[in-house]
Amino acid sequence: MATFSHMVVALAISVAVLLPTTTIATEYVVGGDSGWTTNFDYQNWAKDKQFYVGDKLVFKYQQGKHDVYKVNASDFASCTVPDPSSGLKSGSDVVTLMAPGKKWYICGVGRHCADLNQKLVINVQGWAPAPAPNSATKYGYQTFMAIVVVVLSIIAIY
Ligand SMILES: *[C@@H]1O[C@H](CO)[C@@H](O)[C@H](O)[C@H]1NC(C)=O
Ligand SMILES: [Cu+2]
Repeated sequence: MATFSHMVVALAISVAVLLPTTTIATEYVVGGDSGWTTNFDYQNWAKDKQFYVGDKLVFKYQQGKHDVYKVNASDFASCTVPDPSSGLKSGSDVVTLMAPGKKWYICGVGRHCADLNQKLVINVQGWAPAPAPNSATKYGYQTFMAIVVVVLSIIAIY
């Protein structure tokens, strides 16, 4: 049953290769423990991070004190707040990065954006690479899938 064996191996390899890119997304709490607030350097926070399509940003703040607006480059530069109905205001706003490219976010409360630096710009990449070796969970996953592939291959051969 060589055909069946090959199919099992091919399926196992496909799952191992495809699963990380389709199901493993990173969730970033914007600002880390500081959350979404004033007088925080969000560009410094973002600079060593790689954002990919499917990842999530979580804006955490005390409801009513701040909010979140997705804006374009010019409104980001001038801190122009869009229509209030387009704002996120829950205090724990989850934004899924749906498309590659630059994304701009500002706080629409008072002059938090203009005077207190509450603004974030990120660049979203379209394709997630192989998991970084220093990521314990992803590395563990790869090891696990490698074992699964080997075991399935052995089963398929005998
Ligand atoms: C940016 O967004 C604002 C408000 O939605 C809009 O009026 C403006 O034309 C946009 N600017 C660009 C360059 O797209
Ligand atoms: Cu604010």
